[in-house]
Amino acid sequence: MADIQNIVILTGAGISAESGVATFRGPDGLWEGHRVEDVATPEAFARDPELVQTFYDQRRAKLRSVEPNAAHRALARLDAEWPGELLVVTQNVDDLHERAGAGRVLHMHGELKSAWCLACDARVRWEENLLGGPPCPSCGASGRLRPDIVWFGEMPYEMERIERALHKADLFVSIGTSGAVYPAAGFVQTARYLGVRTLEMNLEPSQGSIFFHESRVGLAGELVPQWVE
Ligand code: BV8
Repeated sequence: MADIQNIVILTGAGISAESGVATFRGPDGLWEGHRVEDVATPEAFARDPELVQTFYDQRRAKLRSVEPNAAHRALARLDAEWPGELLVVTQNVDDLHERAGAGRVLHMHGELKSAWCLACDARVRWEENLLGGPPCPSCGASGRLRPDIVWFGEMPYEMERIERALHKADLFVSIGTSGAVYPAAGFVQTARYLGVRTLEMNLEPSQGSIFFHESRVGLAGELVPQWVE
C-alpha cells in the first residue's frame, strides 16, 4: 500500500455476520423474520409503530450479547495506525466498529444506540427500549422518540462528508455488503470515475463486483485481517 495516503472503507452487514448479527438479505431473504419493506420505512412506522419499535428494540437488546469479530478488530488496528486519512463508512447500525476501538466511523444509516425525538428533533444516545421507554432526555416529551435509523426513502447521514472523502481517496474498500442499497452501492462507481483504486471483500461477488479492480471472496473475519496485515 506504498502509494496509498487516504482510504475510504464501506462496510455492510456481512462484516458483523461472524459476530452473530443477522444480515439483511440472507438465504431466506427475511430480516429477523420480517420483510425489510415492512419495517424499515416511514410508512411502516406510521402504519404500525409498535411493530417497528419492537423490531428495533429487539435488535438493540441483541447488541448486548454479541462481540466485535476479527474483521472489526483489524479495521480498528488500521484506524489506530494509519498515518493518512481513513474513514469507515458503515451501513450497519450496530456499534461493533466502535467497540472494537475504531474511531473514524460514520454511520450513514444511523445507529441502534441513538434515538430521534420527533418533538424537539434532538438525537440522543439510547440503550433501552423505545416502546414504552423513558421520555426524551432533551425536551421531556413522552412517546415521541423514534429509532435514529435511516429508512428507505430517507436521506442517509453525512453524504457531503462521504463525497469529500471519496474525492480525496486513493483507495476504496468495500467489505460485507451485497451492493443492493443506494446510495452506498454507488460509491464504487464514483470511486472508479475518480480514478480511485477499488477492492471488495465479500462472501460472494456483490451486485457491484464488476466495478472493483479486485474482488476477494471469503469470510471477512479471515480476509480483512490478512489485508490489514
Ligand atoms: C435514499 C437501515 C433518497 C434499516 C437501511 C431503485 C433503484 C435504485 C435505488 C432505489 C430504487 N428504489 C428506491 C431506491 C432507493 C433506496 C434503495 O437503494 N433501494 C434498493 C432496495 C433498490 N435507497 C434509499 O431509500 C436510501 N435513501 O435513496 O434517499 C433521498 C433523496 C433526497 C431526499 C430524501 C431521500 C436509504 C437506504 C437506507 C435504508 N436503510 N438500513 C436498518 O438497518 O434497520 S438499508 C439496509 O441495507 C441496511 O442498512 C444494510 O446495511 C443495507 C445494505 O445491506 P447490506 O449491508 O449489504 O447487507 P446484505 O444482507 O444485503 O448483504 C450482506 C453481504 O455480506 C452479502 O453479500 C453476503 O454475501 C455478505 N456476507 C455475509 N456473511 C459474510 C459476508 N461477507 C463477508 N464475510 C461474512 N462472514
